Amino acid sequence: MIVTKAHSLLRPVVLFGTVPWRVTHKLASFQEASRLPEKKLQDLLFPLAALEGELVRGAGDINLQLFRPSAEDIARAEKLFTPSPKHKIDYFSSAVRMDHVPLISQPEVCFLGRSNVGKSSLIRALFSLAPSVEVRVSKTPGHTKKMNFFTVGRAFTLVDMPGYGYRAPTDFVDMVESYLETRKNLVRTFLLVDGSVGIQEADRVAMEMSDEFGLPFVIVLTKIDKGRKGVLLTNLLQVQEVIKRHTACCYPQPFLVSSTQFSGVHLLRCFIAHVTGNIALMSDAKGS
Ligand SMILES: Nc1nc2c(ncn2[C@@H]2O[C@H](COP(=O)(O)OP(=O)(O)OP(=O)(O)O)[C@@H](O)[C@H]2O)c(=O)[nH]1
Ligand SMILES: [Mg+2]
Repeated sequence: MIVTKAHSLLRPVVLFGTVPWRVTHKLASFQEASRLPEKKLQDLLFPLAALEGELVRGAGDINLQLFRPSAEDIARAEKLFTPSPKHKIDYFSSAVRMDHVPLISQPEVCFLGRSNVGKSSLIRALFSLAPSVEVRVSKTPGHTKKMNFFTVGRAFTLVDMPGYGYRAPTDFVDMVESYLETRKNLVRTFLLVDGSVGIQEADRVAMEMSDEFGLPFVIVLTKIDKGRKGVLLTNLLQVQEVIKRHTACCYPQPFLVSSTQFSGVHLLRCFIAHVTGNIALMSDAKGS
């Protein structure tokens, strides 16, 4: 049923030029970010908690602090995203069909979401300490047409998915759905929702699909630097409501990110390091 529903959300692909972005962000490393004044650092690391004051009224039991690693945890997680001769971070391969996906058994995470939501940009931000890794982003929706696999040493694999909805590749359903259904080493799906747009019908289909397959997933609100704060707050409350009432396998705390300003990226690195079993948290933050 989901397959049929998802089919109706698809459109043919149109592809234009890529946007070059090779300069490492000045806040890409935790060490650099730590030079910020304390309040700014906290807002950069924990953008959801930064909205706490504005969310208290009517927000009920919103999960702001469920995953709250210490500065040491964040610094340790960053090592995983920093390449070295013994720990290479590389583009590995691309696939449009399951018989083309790489046979890798290490834990895997994938980034899923509507076209143009910012999947590739977020992956580029996560990998910004490995500038030789090329992750292509575009202003034009439908840019990523294949499942692109990146290996992070022997620690885990990360997959950049083509976007669903407007201008999705025509073979999206076959490609992505069979990946989600059969990929044995997939430990977490990151479902990206544009913070300035909120949850759309296609996102609900993706959530239903994840629940149907029993896949643990996490909602990430992207582009939080964009648009009015009131809109972001409204969309955040909508997300919280959907997580609480309409999902079975979703992590209770949404993550907020801006790939341009780097908000929430350090926290997400730490969460990925944790869910792929690569760090045990020193703090009592929960991650499962
Ligand atoms: N303001 C702002 N713009 C962003 C952010 N992240 C991505 N963008 C912009 O959004 C557009 C789409 O970004 P992509 O990362 O290519 O989106 P995608 O989800 O990979 O898109 P597809 O591959 O088409 O599915 C680009 O113009 C990005 O520069 C962000 O955090 N803030
Ligand atoms: Mg993309």
